[in-house]
Amino acid sequence: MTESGAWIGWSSPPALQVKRTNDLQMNPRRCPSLLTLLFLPLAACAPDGPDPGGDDDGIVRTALHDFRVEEVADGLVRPFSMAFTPEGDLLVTERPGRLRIIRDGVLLPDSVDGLPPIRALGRGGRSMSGFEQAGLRDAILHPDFATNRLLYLSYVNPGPDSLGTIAIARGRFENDRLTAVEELFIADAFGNGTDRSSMWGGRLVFDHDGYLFMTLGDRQWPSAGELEAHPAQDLSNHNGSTIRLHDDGRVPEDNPFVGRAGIHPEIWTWGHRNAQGMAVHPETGDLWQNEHGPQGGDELNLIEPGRNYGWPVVGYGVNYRTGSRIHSGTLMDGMEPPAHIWVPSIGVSGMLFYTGEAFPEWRGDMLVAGLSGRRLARLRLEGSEVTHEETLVQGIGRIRDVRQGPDGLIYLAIDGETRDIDGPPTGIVRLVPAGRR
Ligand SMILES: [Ca+2]
Repeated sequence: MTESGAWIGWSSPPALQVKRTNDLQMNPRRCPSLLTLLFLPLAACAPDGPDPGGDDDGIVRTALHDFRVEEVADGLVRPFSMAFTPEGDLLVTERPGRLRIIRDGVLLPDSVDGLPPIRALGRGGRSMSGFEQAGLRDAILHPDFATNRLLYLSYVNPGPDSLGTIAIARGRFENDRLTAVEELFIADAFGNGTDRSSMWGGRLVFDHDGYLFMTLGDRQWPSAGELEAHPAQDLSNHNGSTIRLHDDGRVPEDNPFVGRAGIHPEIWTWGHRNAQGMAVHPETGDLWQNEHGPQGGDELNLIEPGRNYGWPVVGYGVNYRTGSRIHSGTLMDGMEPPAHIWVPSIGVSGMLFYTGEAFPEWRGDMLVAGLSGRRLARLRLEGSEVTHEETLVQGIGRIRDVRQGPDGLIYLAIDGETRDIDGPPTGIVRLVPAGRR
């Protein structure tokens, strides 16, 4: 799935308003969980917003835990990512290029000063199909943030033309300002020059050894013709790759392609389409990613160095609208098969491994946000195998990001519904346990 629903034929559904906690009603009867959903077309459980007259007490009942969906803050524009500071602030990126602060439950009116130049629609960005995806994307804290105050951002750098390119910067976040900003990485992953040149990737994570990873999308180069000549299969650019860096942007000497002529040494894995979620397993330290496939081909991948994840040569999707074949097959020697696929696609986005105390039966499970699928999915893994999937939340909008708070609660960033730079504001909500089963 593409981030905006599809690259063609996208029409704006009615805006969903996240309601105050005591107004929010989930309706698990109308949106039944897992087994049913997996085999229903998306429209069978179309989001129709909170239903004030709906299911009794506003409690969402799922297999292992019951919870309420509570509003944390409203008034955000295209929130993409959330990060909790040691002081208890919640930092939220807005895709038009703003970093916001939620403090003591209040969204501060001023955005953070000092961000690097960011290309977004309305900031020099060309209006095009998919280009509304440009802007500020992820924000994560350095593992030693409490002492060094380093905040890392991914964003679309203005670049040499109106298309821009994805980049990483870091700066010191203190006193609600970003200072000493330095650009650590600017991708050689340029657009295809057309009005379809989105798919940025841009998800950041630090692993347990302190290395910095970022996903890079393929920039929507056509998946047609000679598939193995696609930029995502070409290691002389960064399109459709995962990169690995030291925290200061240097390339680690043990990256798999260091010293290989004609290959960018930052590359850790390749053959990706548009990975929007990435998380490190709390016990094994394994790196996991999800990525948007075409229709019917969203993937979950276990990321291992030097591996090719196949896009667009192998996969499980078909072209939007026409339903025609894209790939040469689903499996090929030398290309990694996904650990899990979503059929239909749910537009996978932020993901995490849950480790908190608030929902003890979910500890160790993976949570995955869905944009077009408008849901939060819970996956249970045994080793690298997904053994169970459950839909926890549906009907509150496109879910862009999921994070665990210091309180163990689960925070969701709700994406907007329009293709404009702004559009109706959306909110941050959280799941709060409600009783026991
Ligand atoms: Ca793949």
